[in-house]
Amino acid sequence: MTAPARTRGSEELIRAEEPILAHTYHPLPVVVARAEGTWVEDVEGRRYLDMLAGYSALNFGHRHPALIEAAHRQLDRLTLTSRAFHNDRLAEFAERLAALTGTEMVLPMNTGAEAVESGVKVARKWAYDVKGVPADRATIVVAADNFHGRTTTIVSFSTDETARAGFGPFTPGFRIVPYNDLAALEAAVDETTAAVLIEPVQGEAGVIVPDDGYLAGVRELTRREGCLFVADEIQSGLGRTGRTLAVEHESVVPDVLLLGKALGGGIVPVSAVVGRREVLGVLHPGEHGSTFGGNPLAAAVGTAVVALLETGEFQRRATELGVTLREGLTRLVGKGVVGFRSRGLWAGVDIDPAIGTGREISERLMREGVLVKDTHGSTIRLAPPLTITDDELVAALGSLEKVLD
Ligand code: IF1
Repeated sequence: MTAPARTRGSEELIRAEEPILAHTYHPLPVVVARAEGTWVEDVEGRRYLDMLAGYSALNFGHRHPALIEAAHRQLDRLTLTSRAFHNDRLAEFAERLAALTGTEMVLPMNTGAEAVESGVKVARKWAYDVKGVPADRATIVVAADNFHGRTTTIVSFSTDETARAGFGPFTPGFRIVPYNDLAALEAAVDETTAAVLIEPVQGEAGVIVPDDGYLAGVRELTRREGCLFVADEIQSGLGRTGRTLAVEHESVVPDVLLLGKALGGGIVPVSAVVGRREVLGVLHPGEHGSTFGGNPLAAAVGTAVVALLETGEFQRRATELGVTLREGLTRLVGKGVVGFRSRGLWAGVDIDPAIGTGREISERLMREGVLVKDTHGSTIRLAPPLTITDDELVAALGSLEKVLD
């Protein structure tokens, strides 16, 4: 007989995963058992500062009281209806999310990849129904080094060979141009183009912040060429960069926004495609959907997330703490850090490869009680909950300084 999970220690649990779990990840050797706010605790009771925040799914920290309360209240009343029936939570969620993001219509989905897939479908349908592109000829222009998810269509336009290799045949209809290059974008857009799909800040690529004027340029170009601007704000959106949306840094309003991660409050997967009525209005009953999209539990949690963002408090914190983060990292440049990029409370930090790989630095930080995640090569990314205190952030930066020494 197998012992109940809670009697097994971290090492035993890690060993137990090896033969039974598909090997899709290489996690740090920490087994989290509980968490509160900025802190997580492992099976043995060791505490760690969470400087990853579930890839920004935990922007409000672990178990934010308002979100937990909204979830509990909804669990006691109604959890799922399917869209075959109406539920009494969806209208308010859609109204408040549209108001928060300055848009007109909402398509609720669950995961980020589903929002991206939905955005691709909406853009193509718009190209045929509204723009008049000949059937099956629509193209979507995307950026190199993008990360939009892991479905077969999405990996079709990835440039990451690890994410793609072995999963063909791939979905056609995508053109890839360098990120942050308006001339290349202009050359790739033509009369078949349904949309330009980009991340306003590229996350997986290492928190790549485009030059000032790039996002405004994409907006101007797509308007001039008569195609849609679809912004994947799944990771960059909902407070992370100091604004509700990262595109606000350039006062840009895309036609379609893709939202996810933090929209579920770290409790349930909640994503959405939001945009103009002319665009999302191309969908009719039976043409798209999801069993779980817009379910009452998701809508209740999503509404509570929107309520937190309506206060502006988290955007403000991201801006203020972002200054501390930037100053702290600036001091480490030349002392193990070769460079970094940041926007709001989000940074990609390039470590001197002589000191260690991103993975090695992450493991050393873990032993110091700080959890981060590496990305390519010697880059680590920092994206703590927006609820982190200034002292906690300074302590985390101190731990980074220590492991680089
Ligand atoms: C993994 C990265 C983060 C995203 C953007 C859509 C999705 C994501 C901009 C899909 C997802 C993830 C998923 C996770 C690792 C991760 C990630 F390192 F790959 F880039 F967050 F930093 N658009 N990002 O960042 O959302 O379907 O996962 O809900 O796949 O390993 P999803």
